[in-house]
Amino acid sequence: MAQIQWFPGHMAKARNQVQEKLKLVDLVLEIVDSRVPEASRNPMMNQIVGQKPRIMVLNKKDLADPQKTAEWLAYYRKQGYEAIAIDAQHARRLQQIPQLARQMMKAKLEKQKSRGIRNPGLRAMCIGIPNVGKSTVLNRLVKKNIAVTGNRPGVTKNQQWLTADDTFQVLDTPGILWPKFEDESVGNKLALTGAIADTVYQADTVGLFGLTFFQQGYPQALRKAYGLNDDDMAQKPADLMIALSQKWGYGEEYNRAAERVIFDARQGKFGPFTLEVPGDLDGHAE
Ligand SMILES: Nc1nc2c(ncn2[C@@H]2O[C@H](COP(=O)(O)OP(=O)(O)O)[C@@H](O)[C@H]2O)c(=O)[nH]1
Ligand SMILES: [Mg+2]
Repeated sequence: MAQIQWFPGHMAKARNQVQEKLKLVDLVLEIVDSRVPEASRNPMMNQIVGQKPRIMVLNKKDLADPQKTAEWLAYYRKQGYEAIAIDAQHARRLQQIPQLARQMMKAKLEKQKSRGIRNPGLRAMCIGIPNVGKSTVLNRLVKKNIAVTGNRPGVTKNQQWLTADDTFQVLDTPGILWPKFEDESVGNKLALTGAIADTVYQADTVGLFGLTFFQQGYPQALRKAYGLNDDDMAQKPADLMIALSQKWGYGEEYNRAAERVIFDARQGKFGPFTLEVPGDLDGHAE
């Protein structure tokens, strides 16, 4: 995973690049991680994308809590977006995305047809923070072996388009934007899900955040994964971490226990999980 260190200059440059490319497309596929749909969004996405039609693509749905994914889909639809949950990693093709795009853009396509364009096409670009699965989505959108790239006269030179189907093309390079850094819980969520490189967070903090979350949110899964009893589960998270550290033979090297909790969460040892729900956003309107 390429970890990008964002500095203000980088942010401005990334934003400009995305805005240039936005001029070339009819719609945007905003890719987010289903486990952390809001924490994995760029904080300025609405300003950057503006009025351009957008599909919220909740990727990695295989790792997320299905009930909460359904809540998020409903939330984004209520906000006026199209929204879809996918598992790009294990999907063979992602035809649902072009289909949804055509449905969303129906009025525009009809208009073009009425003007004599026989088979009007749509162009899209993927945008998201690092590690949400933009490249994987692109790969799955494109027909195998027919990943035709080519310059189109009349638009920006060297702009490569990938062909998803007869009437749907997607920009070959995704727009990469920075994650939110505003509050600590966002950092913890992104670190726990692996969006932030291991070198830029404190394992003991993130591990304790994870243990606290699973103890409250998915107690049965935690209990089963670590063979815990009622007394273990009744402990405060920090005390439970100490107990686990001893149980695993790490003694007072609590950071090793914390690292193990992080590793296990990412590996799916506690099953699918979602770290935030739309209700968490009350009073935090964008
Ligand atoms: N489980 C799961 N993993 C995924 C999915 N999509 C992508 N990944 C994995 O997430 C990591 C980052 O994906 P990548 O496409 O490189 O993200 P990008 O940085 O946004 O381009 C890779 O290890 C992918 O294999 C998904 O739907 N489910
Ligand atoms: Mg990539």
